[in-house]
Amino acid sequence: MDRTDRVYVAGHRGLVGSALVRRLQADKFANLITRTSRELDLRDRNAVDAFFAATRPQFVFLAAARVGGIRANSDHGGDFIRDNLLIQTHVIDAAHRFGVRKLLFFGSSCIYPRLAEQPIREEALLSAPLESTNAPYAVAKIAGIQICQAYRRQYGFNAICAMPANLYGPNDNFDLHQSHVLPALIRKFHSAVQNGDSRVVVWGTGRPLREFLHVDDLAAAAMLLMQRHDDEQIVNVGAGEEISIADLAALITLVSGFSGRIEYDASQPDGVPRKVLDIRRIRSLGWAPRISLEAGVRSAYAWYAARADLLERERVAT
Ligand code: GFB
Repeated sequence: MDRTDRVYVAGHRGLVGSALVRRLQADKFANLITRTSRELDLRDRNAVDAFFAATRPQFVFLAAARVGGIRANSDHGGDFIRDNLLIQTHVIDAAHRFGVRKLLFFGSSCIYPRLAEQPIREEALLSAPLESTNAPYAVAKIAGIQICQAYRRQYGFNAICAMPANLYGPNDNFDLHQSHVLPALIRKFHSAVQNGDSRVVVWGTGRPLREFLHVDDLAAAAMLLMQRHDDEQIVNVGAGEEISIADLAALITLVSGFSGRIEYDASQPDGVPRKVLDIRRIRSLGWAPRISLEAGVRSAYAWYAARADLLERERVAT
C-alpha cells in the first residue's frame, strides 16, 4: 500500500475508522476515500456497487459495522446480525468484483467460544458454543471471516481479518444503553463528579475479566497487517493484559477524582467470565501495544470531559 493509492476507510466516523483516518493522514496518504452512512448506506447493495464503480478504491479497511455493548447486543440481536451481514457481504463482494487489491476486515474477540481456553488462540474459532448475549453479532462476524477466506480460496481475492480485543478511544459511543463498559464508566463517573452524586452504578458483579486496547494501537496493527500479512489466517490484536470490571471502575475512580461509593447492579448481565487474546501471532509480525491502560484511560477521559456538554446537546437534538 503506497501513499498515492486510493484507500477507502468504510466507517470513518466510528471508533476504529476514525483512528485509521488519523493514522493514514499522519502517514501522508493522499487519496483517502470516505462516505458517511447518510451519503452511502452500505446495507444497500446497488448503492455500494455504484460507489465502487465511481471511486475504484485499491485498498479497503472494512471498519463499518453495527456495534455495541452487552445490553445493546442482547436487546437488538436482530439489528446486529442483519446489518453486519449486509454491510460486510456488500463491501467484500464489491471490493472483489471492482478489482480492489487488498481488504482488511475487522472482527471481534467475541467470535470465540464463551469458555475458550485463555489466552484465546486464533485456533479456538468455531471449537465450542458462543456467549449468548452477543451470539447474533458474533455469528455475523464469523460469517465475515468465512467470506474473506472463501473469496481468497475461490477467487484469489486478498482479504485478511483482524480480531481486536475490547476497544476504546476517541469517537467512542458514550450512550449509556448502547456503549461498551469503558466509555459507559467514563461517562457515569464524569457525570457523578460534575453533579456531586454520591454513588455510581456498575453493571453485573464486577468480576468479569476483560482486555482493553486503545484504538490507536489497533490502527498501527492494521497498517502493519495491510503491509505484511497476506494469508487467510485470522490475527488477534490485543493488549495482552486483563483487568476485572471492578478494578477498571477503581482506575476510573482515580482518574475522575470521584469520592463516592460504587454499587453493583447484579440484575445486569456479566457476559463471558474472561476474555483475553493470545497475541503471539501479531507480535511475531513486529507489532506490540504501546499505550498502557492507565495512560489510555486518562486520555479517553480527557477527550470525553472536553466534549461532554457538546455530546449531550447532540443527543438531545437527535
Ligand atoms: O463492554 P461490555 O458491554 O461488553 O461489558 P462485553 C463488559 C462487562 O462490563 C460486562 C460490565 O460484564 C458488563 O456487565 N459493565 C459494568 C458494563 N458496567 C457497565 C456499563 O455501564 N455498561 C456496559 N456496557 N457494561 C461485548 C459484546 O461484550 O464486547 C460485543 O457484546 C463486542 O459483541 C464487545 O464483542 C467487544 O465485553 O461483555
